Formats: sequence, structure tokens, C-alpha cells
Amino acid sequence: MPGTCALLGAPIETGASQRGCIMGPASLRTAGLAEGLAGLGWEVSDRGDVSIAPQASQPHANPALHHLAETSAWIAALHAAAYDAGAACDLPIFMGGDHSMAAGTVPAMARRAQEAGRPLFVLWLDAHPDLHTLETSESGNLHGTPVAYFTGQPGCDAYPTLPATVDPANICMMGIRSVDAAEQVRIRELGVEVHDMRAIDETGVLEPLRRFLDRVREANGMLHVSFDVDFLDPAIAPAVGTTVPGGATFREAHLIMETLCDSELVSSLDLVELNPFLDERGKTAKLMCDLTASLFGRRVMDRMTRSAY
Ligand code: B3U
Ligand code: MN
Ligand code: MN
Repeated sequence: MPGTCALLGAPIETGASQRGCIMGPASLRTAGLAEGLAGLGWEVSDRGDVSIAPQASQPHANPALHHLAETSAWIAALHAAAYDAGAACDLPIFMGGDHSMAAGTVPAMARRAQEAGRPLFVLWLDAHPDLHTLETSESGNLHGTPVAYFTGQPGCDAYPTLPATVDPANICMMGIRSVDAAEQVRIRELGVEVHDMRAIDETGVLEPLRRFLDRVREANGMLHVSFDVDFLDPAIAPAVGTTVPGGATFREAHLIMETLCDSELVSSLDLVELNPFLDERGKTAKLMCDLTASLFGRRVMDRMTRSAY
């Protein structure tokens, strides 16, 4: 399974209400993301961080919105850099940064899939569906909008024009436990597959995940995984501005990553919303690196073999 992996930093924090995600890529690097994957046999290259020029403010009919011009500039810059990173390796990792970065990375992967004549599937691991349009966002925090944008919903016209959209039928959301009214309506209208925490309590993570992976395989799809730190329970992952109680456990999260690894279907990964300013001695950054290592092939038995003998 090991191949080539490119890391790309997206130090964007303007989509969130609290500052700190700008340090996310540096924290993941410090926690040893590249070294961990290299230790599993992957050839890892670090393409550095994307940046944008200062932006003049851009008015919008929704007065709550903030940092619209910056977000549009990030979307364009990240789209280009993510597209190139995807062409340069087997499995790029986009290190956030708040979740508005997915408005750049996911459409870039959708464009790559379109050019390959394959559909793009998205596994959205998050407490939130991030399905607001620019018109329905009440908080004005644009990290709540990427899914509406990359599925091509009206109301996102102030963002850059999309070269390729993601079919809502190809999205699977897991871990959802905080949904606004407008998002609820959109989930129903679009028919997005949502496994909220109640569903996970009832079925566990494996059954819905395997069903989704079967669909990806049958369609010869590419698979982008967008992993928001707040998917995890705040007790194990405190370094996020939008903690919601009742998240995925350590064991559920590792099982998801190991199952994704076994499937060999994942073609790109976002690690988003890590806010190192809120972390406890790097605990959350290290956990995100460990979970990524599980996705890239690390097994408990391998570690036992290495450390115990
Ligand atoms: N739906 C709320 C809360 C939220 C969405 N994404 C995050 N928080 N991280 C909103 O602000 O749009
Ligand atoms: Mn999110
Ligand atoms: Mn979230």
C-alpha cells in the first residue's frame, strides 16, 4: 500500500469565529506527521504552505458574513495548489486551517476525478454538516459553507466559479450532532447520507462505512476524506474552537481510519479545524497524526512487534 504522499499547508483561520487555526499546519508538522508516514514506508514530500495577498473587504447582502474576500482568495489559491499536489503524488494531505479550506480542496479533487472520468465521493467526518449557503449562514463563519458550495447550491455565487461539483448522492457524513434549521432542510432536499451520533450509537461505525465504501468501489470512484477535529469527542480532542459533546471515541476513529486503509480507496485527505492555541501539550495534534497513520497503514500489531521484541 505505501506510495507517495504530499503535504500541503492551508493556514486559514478567517472562516472560524476564534483565531488559532493558522497554526494548524505547523502543529501537525511539529507532532511528526511526515515522519510518522515515512516510518510506514511512504515517500513524503512537504509542499509548504499556501498563502494569499491582503484583500479589500467585500460587501454581501448577508451582513453577518465576515472575511468573504479572504475566503474567496483562499478558495482560488487552494484549488490551484491542491490540484497540483494531487497530480504530484498518490495521496495528498491538506493540513488546515479551518474547514472553509475544503471549498478549495474538494473542488480541486472533483476536477481531477472528472478529468480521470471517475466520480468523486466525499466522506465528511464532522460534528457539523457545513451546509450553509452565504445567504443562510447566521454566524457568518464561512467554515460552515463548503459543502453547499462544492455541491453547487445557489446562494454561493460570491465564491469563485466551480469547475466541477460533487454529486450530493456521493457524500457520506458521519459524526453529525449540531445542525442548523437551514442545513436540516438542505440535507433532506439533497438526499445527503447522514449518520448522526445516534445512528452511530445504534449501528456502530463499521456497517455504514462499509456500505459507503462498497458504493465507492462499485462506481470506480475516487474518495476524499474531510476530517474535522470536532468529529472527535472533545475529551480526547480539545484543540478545536467548536467543541460539541458526544463525539466519536478514540476506538471508533481508529477503526474508521483502519477500515479506510484496508479499502485502499482513499485518494485525498483534509485534516481541518485543529486550533493549537486550545491544545493541551500537543495532545490533539498527536492524535490527528496517529489517526492519519492508521489511515496510512499503521497497525497495533506492527507496533507491538517493533516495541516489544
Ligand atoms: N452551523 C454553525 C456552526 C458550525 C458550523 N461549522 C462549524 N460550526 N465548525 C455555523 O456557524 O454555521
Ligand atoms: Mn467542519
Ligand atoms: Mn465541525
